Amino acid sequence: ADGLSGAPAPFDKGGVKVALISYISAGDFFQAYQAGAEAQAKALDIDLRVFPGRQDAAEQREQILQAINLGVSGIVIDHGLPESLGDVVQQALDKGIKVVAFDVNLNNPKIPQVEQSDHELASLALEQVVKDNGKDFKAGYVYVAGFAPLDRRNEVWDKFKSENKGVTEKARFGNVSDTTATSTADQAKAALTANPDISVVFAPYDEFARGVKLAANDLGIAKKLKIYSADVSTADIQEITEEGSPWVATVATNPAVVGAVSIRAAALEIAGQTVPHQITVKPTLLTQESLRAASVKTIEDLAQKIPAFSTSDAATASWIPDKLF
Ligand code: SR1
Repeated sequence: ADGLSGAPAPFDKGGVKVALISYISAGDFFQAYQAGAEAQAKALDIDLRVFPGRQDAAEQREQILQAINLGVSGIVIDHGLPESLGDVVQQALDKGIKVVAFDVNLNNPKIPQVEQSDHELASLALEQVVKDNGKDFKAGYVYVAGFAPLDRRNEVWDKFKSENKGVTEKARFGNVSDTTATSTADQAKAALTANPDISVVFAPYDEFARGVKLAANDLGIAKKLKIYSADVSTADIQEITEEGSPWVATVATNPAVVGAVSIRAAALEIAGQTVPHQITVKPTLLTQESLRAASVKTIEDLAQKIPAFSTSDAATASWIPDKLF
């Protein structure tokens, strides 16, 4: 470890240990989030210990205890179930370890919360739904309760339905696991077969959208369905822009930027500098039409065209390198 010249202690010496403890590691979003966290950690000469997420609350608790025993200075908790984390997170705080939470509400004034402005994300997606479909249609909705970003997006969906009585939610389904897309596809097949009048599916997680698209293709109904999602990856862009795709829009941040922001927030906390309690990375609406028109094929193309996809001004300081991608 060489340290960063001009950085406050302990970053001037380098080798500061930070743990990244995820609840979910599978899927494009979480892999890109981790890659962004690793790139930012490298730029800060942080010794980042990554604990893989396996959707296992007991294992995530155990990993937090392991990180405490490793003597880390900071822990970034990426998703998880708040009810199973409170006491172990408190143990970390009691030892002077700084904690940052991404997309898990730890409800502690000492813990900065990172999120992607999920209310705005869902609102932008639903505005596009109305633009494309009007306010009178039968919908499918993909949702699993208990995940902070999905719960926030769900608040917007509930409000949208109560304000638009012509929108009927005919089916609700969803699954979060290490096979989210394929399990959701199985459920979507059943739901779309039972409700052939569904013309719009709100699937605000890219793995959900991928599952619904799979189902629509298998059932041969892709032409009469429109899917609206959250998140973006290079694979998603390919699926959205391919000929005949029913996946017509997504609203997304660059997950690698969100990962980098999470590490920067932990670094600022460790350096004793001010960090806002709520840290937001704003999402952008990406329609099939706009991606095709701009010949966007990859996340790197997006980063070239849209500044928010290459960097964020959240949780920055003059001593923190933030041009990573
Ligand atoms: C199971 S929660 C999935 C969501 O977490 C992140 O916020 C991503 O945006 C994804 O949609």
